[in-house]
Amino acid sequence: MRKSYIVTAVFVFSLVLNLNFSFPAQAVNLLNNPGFEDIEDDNPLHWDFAGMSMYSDGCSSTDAHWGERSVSTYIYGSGYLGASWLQVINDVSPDDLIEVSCWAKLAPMCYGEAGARMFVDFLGENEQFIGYMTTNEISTQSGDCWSWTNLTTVGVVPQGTETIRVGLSTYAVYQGKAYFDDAHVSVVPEPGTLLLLSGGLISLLACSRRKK
Ligand SMILES: [Ca+2]
Repeated sequence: MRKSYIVTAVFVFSLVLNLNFSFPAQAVNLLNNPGFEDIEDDNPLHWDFAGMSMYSDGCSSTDAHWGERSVSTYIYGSGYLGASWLQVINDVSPDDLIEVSCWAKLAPMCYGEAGARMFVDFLGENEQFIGYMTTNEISTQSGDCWSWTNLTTVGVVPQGTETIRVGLSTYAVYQGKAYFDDAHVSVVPEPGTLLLLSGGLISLLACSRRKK
């Protein structure tokens, strides 16, 4: 009886270890349709497009990093204008450590300075803007921006946050176009939870030894 108890505890513990350490990149993705494979009328489901110029445009694309589909984001205008695919997520809490990433590349039609990045806006009550964080970016100013590149960052969700708005964004001084695929947003498991679990297991083993 006691032996099976310990075996179960060890099994659960190793499962927790596997989930948290062996596959950190596989943590639950909070985004819907992160690979843009689900489309309706040529638009990706669960994503909204917003552009700062009347000539901006966002479409589903077959130029994919993985699968059949990606999205493109196009902006044309004068000045540092931007255009983004956006999705709002509710499943985060203040103090959560979140990891965001995606794959992106620029299209050769970019003219002048242009770039692409992923960002997160932290929104409070009534969608009040609290702060933001962005990934590294690819840019026509920095050379290798024409092949698929991984953009990523981690950050802590600030106090007062109720929702986060995730954006896949292109900016340009004159004209810019980028492709995005395989977006990912996840909460990084806290080391504290693991310590608590492993501490519990150790005391469990100690108890069972003492009883012998
Ligand atoms: Ca895809």
